[in-house]
This record gives sequence, structure tokens and C-alpha cells, in this order.
Amino acid sequence: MNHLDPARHVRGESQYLDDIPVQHGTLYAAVVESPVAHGKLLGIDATAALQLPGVVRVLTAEDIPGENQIGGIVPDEPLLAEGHVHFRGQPVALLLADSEHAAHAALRHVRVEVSPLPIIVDPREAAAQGELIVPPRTFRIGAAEEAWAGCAHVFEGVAESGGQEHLYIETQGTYAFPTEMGGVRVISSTQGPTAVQRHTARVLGVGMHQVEVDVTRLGGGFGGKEDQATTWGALAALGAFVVRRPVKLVLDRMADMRMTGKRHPYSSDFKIGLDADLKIVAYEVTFYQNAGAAADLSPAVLERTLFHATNAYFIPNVTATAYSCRTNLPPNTAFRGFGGPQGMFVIESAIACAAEKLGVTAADIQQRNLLREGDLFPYRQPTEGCHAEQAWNTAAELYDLPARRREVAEFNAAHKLQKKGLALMPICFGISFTKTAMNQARALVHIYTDGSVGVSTGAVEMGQGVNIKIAQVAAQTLGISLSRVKVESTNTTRVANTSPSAASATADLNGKATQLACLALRERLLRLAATELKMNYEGLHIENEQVLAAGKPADTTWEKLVSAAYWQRISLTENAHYATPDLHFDAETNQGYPFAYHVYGTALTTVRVDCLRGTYEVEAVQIAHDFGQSMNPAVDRGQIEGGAVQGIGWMTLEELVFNDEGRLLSNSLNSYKIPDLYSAPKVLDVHFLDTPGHPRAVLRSKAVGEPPLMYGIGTYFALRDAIRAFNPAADISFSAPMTPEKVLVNLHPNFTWQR
Ligand code: LUZ
Ligand code: MOS
Repeated sequence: MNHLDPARHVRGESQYLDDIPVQHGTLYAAVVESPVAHGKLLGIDATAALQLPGVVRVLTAEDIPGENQIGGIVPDEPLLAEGHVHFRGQPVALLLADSEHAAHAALRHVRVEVSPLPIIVDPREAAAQGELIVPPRTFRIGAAEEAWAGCAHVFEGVAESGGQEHLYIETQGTYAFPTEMGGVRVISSTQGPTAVQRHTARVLGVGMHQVEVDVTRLGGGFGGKEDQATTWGALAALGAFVVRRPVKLVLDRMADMRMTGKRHPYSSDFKIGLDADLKIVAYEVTFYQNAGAAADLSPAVLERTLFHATNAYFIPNVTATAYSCRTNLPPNTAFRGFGGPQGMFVIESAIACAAEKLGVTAADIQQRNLLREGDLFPYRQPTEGCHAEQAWNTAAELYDLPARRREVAEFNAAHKLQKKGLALMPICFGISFTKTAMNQARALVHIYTDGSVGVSTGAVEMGQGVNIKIAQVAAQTLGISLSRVKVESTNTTRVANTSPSAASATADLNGKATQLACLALRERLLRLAATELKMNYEGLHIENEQVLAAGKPADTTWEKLVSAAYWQRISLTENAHYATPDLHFDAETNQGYPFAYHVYGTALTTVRVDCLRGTYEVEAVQIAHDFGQSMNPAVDRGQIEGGAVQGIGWMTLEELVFNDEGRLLSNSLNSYKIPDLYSAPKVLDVHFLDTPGHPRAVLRSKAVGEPPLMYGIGTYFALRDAIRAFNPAADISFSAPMTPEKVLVNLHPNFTWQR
């Protein structure tokens, strides 16, 4: 079962937004940005720009017919700045011109007058000044404050993790068309078509029924288009609505990097207490999340940090507190893992801190504390079908942990200027939107009279392979070949009120809805067959497009059956709704049953460091992963490989640098490095654990989108291990990413440059 798209992708035949043939009369939009990170907006003067050839219109907040607001969780984000600007790159005005060139050339002729105000870029400073997006949250189980006295060992520390640029290959973009009834049709590169629809309607002051959003596919999203495609969608729609001409808005790479939010950097304090047997007795953690200048999805990201604060470990006494801190950076947003990786980095830092001080390996602590069946998470959901120990033990045996440790020790004894390091990284990730209401989806399935099938859902294909999975569900449920099934574009007029394609849950939610629709159609068709054949409905099924009775062909094929249904005026269309059963969560007590199930796994990582240069190679990342009953091993393996490498990038090379004025310095691929073929692991093994899957997973095939990203955290700790092999006294701060520069400084902390 291959992914549906790759052949078209490599031939260049796949249509992305920027490939859509341009309609006559189209205007090109460019966005006028705030030149400073914080200030009072005194005026916008577009006189000079409007005199340039090709420039048609400059729209500001005053031109917005509806509400100038695109905030979701908190209404704190204007579409176009009004009164104040809060981050560098904030959209201030929309410039429309006859050509892309004219639009971009005119940008610098729009004068934005701002009187600067003091700025904050550090989350702890924001918290100290009371600049919080929402009140702090605390998850609590047991009584950590009473447990310290009984601990044999207590350690405290600080952990910092950096942001991450999404770097989807396709930048943000929208193509909007005015429609005859006074609405707009919007083609958007978004993970959340309904979010674009809702906020566009709000901005235009029309009903949602006047806004149609259509999505064919994205060249990657990674969370960056869950909420933040909305800005560009609503801006282009505003242009089309006001000027009554099609408007195309596509960000160039540097504008995209400057203007859009990223993974949240976190600064955290931890305290961990262990007993004499290295059992973790208590854990206290405080997270300071750098939210940027507006809420965006930050409160939900913050919550997921708390959900995953104890990773794959059972800890009886936990107090985890999180602050969402408002700074003058672009609003940070969803990014694969959605706060989970940030929380997991801190518990792994606490464990490494304890291990280093106690002279044991981190694995000694990790292994003793893995979750077991029935253990409670701090939010009181018990584990059900817990594979934490199975994943750990399988990885340790399959990849021969004792031999690998020996190999590292022998290499390190034999080499002075090169050192190897090793780390294990267990993961546990909860599958479901943490906002319970979002765990719903719908599918609209048509069987055409020739027996071919069209499926529409709320799922957005962004390269992750959700379309092939949905096609598989339809084909398998109806008993027909895959070639009869087409998965349609994601369109708000066909499937309404959708949740974004996010939270690793897209195939589960939309696949289950597809399954329900197809089950209903299959039953309807089999009842007809039973009548025609004068047989029992229960004894019939469809396989390979044949209707079978007791395993034998029953003289009716799929095509005949479908045709017969049409002529008997039986509906060949079904619309089904799926809502994940059993979920609940109380945001006051922070207790409940928020996740459909959890995904487990363990990665074994080895690295080799050049101790003169600080450069390094990831030698191997070897993973034992809980897929359940994978419905598409090729697609699923791809998700694990890509996720692991993306996580390694976050933990090693990818370093966002803002200066004190809140200006992004790492603003292009010259200065922002993501893993390439050379820096990707030399070996990347993925073992499919033998696990049963979960009934709430589609076809028992567990979600694969986000969990593997956290395997990358192992690379950070393997690098620490290698640095300490060179310099056992190294006092390395828990600060990611571990760039080659940082490795070098940690290897040689007392080195000073001689002039
Ligand atoms: N988006 C969201 C997400 O709105 N809620 C979530 O829980 C979530 N989790 C992961 C990724 N995106
Ligand atoms: Mo995502 S971080 O599941 O959009």
C-alpha cells in the first residue's frame, strides 16, 4: 500500500496552491509588516505606493467590514494592526497590485509610523511583569511537597528548550475569489479549513455559509498551518471581498519565517526526588512558555505540556505548573508534539541530572520507572494496553544494548579526540485533541452508478498519507478495490464544522467516520442483494467486488449491485458522524479521561563527537515503536523516520535567534539549519512492536503523526553522554539545541581565545 501521491509529486504533476492556473483579473497581495516589535501605531501612509504602476489598493484595519479579530482561544489578535503593534512582522496593511512584482516592489513605499515601546522577549521576564496569556495551570497528583523529606536523593535544576521553524516546503498561501452571492471562495494551504472559514466570515461580517474553503493538499504543515493559515486566508479573502477581484497571496520563504509563529521555546525549573532504589518518588516542575504576542493555540499547547510532563514514567507525587507568557515575538503556535516534547525534555533533563550526580546511567532510572498497566497519569487516566516496558525491553534486546554500551566504552577508551555517547528515549504520547469537543469528524461517501466511490472528509492531506488511509478504509469496508475509490479535496461545503487535521488524530477521526458511512452503505447494498437472491442478509458479504454467500460467489458483482440499487431508488450516498467515545476532562480539577489511547516506543541513539571541532554524527537511531496493527506499514514507517529526524533537528541544529529588538536573525536557510542527508542518522531502524492496537484507533492502526518526534530528544542526551566521556567534570546546562558550537564550548569550558 503506497502513499497515493509520490509518483505525481516527483513528476511535478501534483497541484499545490501556487500551481493553480491564475484566473484573468487576479490581483497579487503583499503584506505590509510592522517594522518594530512593540509600539504605538501612529499612522500608515500609502500615498507614494499607490502612485506606483500596477498598485491597485492598500487595505488597512479601517477597511475591514466585519470584526478585526482572528483570535481563537482568546480574542487578542487583530487581522491587521490597530492602535498598537506587538511583534516585528505583524501584518499592518495589505497591498494589492496587478503583478506579484509590483506588489512586492511597492511594499517599502508604504510608510508605517510607530512610536516604539519597551519590549519583552524572555518568558520569565514576562511572567515577572504579569504578562500572562491565561492564568497559570497546575496538574497535581499525590503530594510532592510532603514527599521530599522521605526521598533518599533530591535534585533541582533548570532546563531550556528552543523554538523550531516549521519549514513546510510549501509556504503559507491563499487564493481567494469573490462569488456572485456576495461571498468568497477560498483555496488555502491550511490544516484547518473550518478555522479559515470561521475567521474569514467574522472578518468580512458575513455568515459562514458565504465562505467556501477548499484544500487539495499541502506541502507540509507540521502544525504551522493549524491556526496560522487563517491570517493569510482571511487577508486574501478581505482583498477579494472588498475589490471584487480574485486575490492571490503567497508568502516568500523569508516573509514566512519572519512573520509566522513557531514551536514555543520553554524555560523550566525542575525538582526530582528518588528513593534508594532509584524509584522516582516526587517531581515538581514549573514551565515558562514563550507564547509570543498573542494567544493563538498557546493555552492548548501549555496544557499538553502538562499532560506529558511525566513522559512514559509513573510518578506518584507530581506538581506541574505552567505559565503562558506574553512576549513581543510572533505568536508561537502548534508544532508536531504540541508542547509535549517541551514537557518531556524537562523530565528527561531531571532524570539525566539525577543520574549524573548519582553516578548511574540515566537508563538505570528510566527503566525502573516506566509506566505499567493500570498506572495513573497525573490527570488520573489509567494506562490501558501499556507497552512502555515492552518497547523498552524490545529495543534493548533487539539492538543489543549491553553490546552497544561495551562498544561505546571501548571506542572511548581507545580514542582521545573522538567520543561516542549513547542514550535511550522512551516515549508515551496521548492521542486525541485535549479539547474533548474537537474529537469529532464526518464523512460523506457517494457511490456513483458505475460503482466508483468518492469520499469527502475533514481530513487534510499534507504529505502524511491520510488520503491513502481513508481510501483503504473505504475500499476494505465496501469490499472493493482501491482503484475504485477517490478521496476528494477537503471542502467546507461538503463536510462542515471540521476539526483541524492535527493532534495525530486525523486518520482515526475521519477514518472512523468513513468506516461508519461505508458500513451503512454496505449493509444497504447487502440487504438488497439478499432480497434479489432470496438469501439471508447475514450470510452475505462483499469481497474483491463479488457478493459472496458462505464464502462462494453469489452471482452478483459490485457493479450490478450498485446499478440495481440505483434503479430501485435506494440511496447510494451516506453521511456519517464519528465522535470518540468515553472522553471527558474537567479543566477545573485537571482530571479526567482526555485521550482515546496512548502510543509507546523507545529509541536507542548513539552519536560520535569530534572533540576538537565540536561537530558530531548521529550514528544510529534504533526504534521499537507501538503501531498497533499498522494498516499501512510504508506510510507509518515514513512518519516515524521523518518525525525522529525532525525531533533530532529541534534538539541539535535548529537554532532560532532573535536579537534584543525582537528581530529574527535566523531568517533564511543560510542561517537556520535543518537536518539534511549528511546530518540525518547514518542508521535509522524502525521495529514494529507486536501490539494489538486499540479499538479507538482506526482499524486498530495507531496514530503515528506526532509521537516519533520525541525520539529526537534521545540525541540531545547521547551528545551529553559523549561530551562527558571527554570531559567528565563538564557542567553542562540543560539547554537545547545542542549545536556544534555549544558542544565545543562544553567540551572545553576553560578554553579562552588567545590573541
Ligand atoms: N491541536 C489542538 C493539537 O487544538 N489540540 C490538541 O490537543 C493538539 N494536539 C496536538 C497537535 N495539535
Ligand atoms: Mo499539529 S502540532 O497536530 O497541527
